[in-house]
Amino acid sequence: MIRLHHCAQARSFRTLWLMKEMGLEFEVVHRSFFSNELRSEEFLALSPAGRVPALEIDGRVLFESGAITEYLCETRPSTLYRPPGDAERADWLEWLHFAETIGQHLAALTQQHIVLYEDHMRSPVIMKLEARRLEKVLEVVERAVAQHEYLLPSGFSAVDTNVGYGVLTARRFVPLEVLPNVKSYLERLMARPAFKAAMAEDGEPEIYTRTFYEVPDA
Ligand SMILES: N[C@@H](CCC(=O)N[C@@H](CS)C(=O)NCC(=O)O)C(=O)O
Repeated sequence: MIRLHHCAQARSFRTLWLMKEMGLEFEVVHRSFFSNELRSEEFLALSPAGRVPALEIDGRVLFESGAITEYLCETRPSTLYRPPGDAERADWLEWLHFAETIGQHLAALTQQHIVLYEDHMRSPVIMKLEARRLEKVLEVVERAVAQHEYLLPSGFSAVDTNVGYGVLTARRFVPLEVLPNVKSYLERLMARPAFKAAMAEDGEPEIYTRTFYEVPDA
């Protein structure tokens, strides 16, 4: 049985959603983002940097959501892969890794607005800068989804789950009204049955408790 170690609202949602899109059978182990369990010996034996996702599969544990996406697509049948030789291979890979360009700004903003819980720890300058940089990377998505419904011209693929999670979370820091094509893209993603099924298993929201995080006055 495939087993996903997951924190609600975290990047492990990419894997949860992708496995729903692929119609795989799996179990979810819910972990708390704010407790010390990601630092426990038991969890570090699965994921050495103490991060989610970690996926128990095929007699081993895999971490890194991008690697997990690629491995699942390589080893299980679906229409969501663009293997070597496919005309969209290079674009597929680019988007898969671009998801973490989005992810680095999300991580910085999450740290500034949420993890650093006292005002004196936070920097409105960094919050503003990171929100602006996040908006700039979302402009790349805006241009792609102005041309076609999903990231690749041929239609929905696994990279939409990796980037899609980024957009889903980014709307808490960047108002999507300034990116109308990204906004409609997200609406299309959220209407997918597999997205809804994944949301139903995401768990109690723990990280993001506000719809939008404003930058406080400096
Ligand atoms: N590049 C990694 C990032 C994984 C990651 O940092 N996950 C966060 C949740 S979004 C985490 O587990 N954070 C716990 C921590 O930093 O202690 C991936 O995409 O899997």
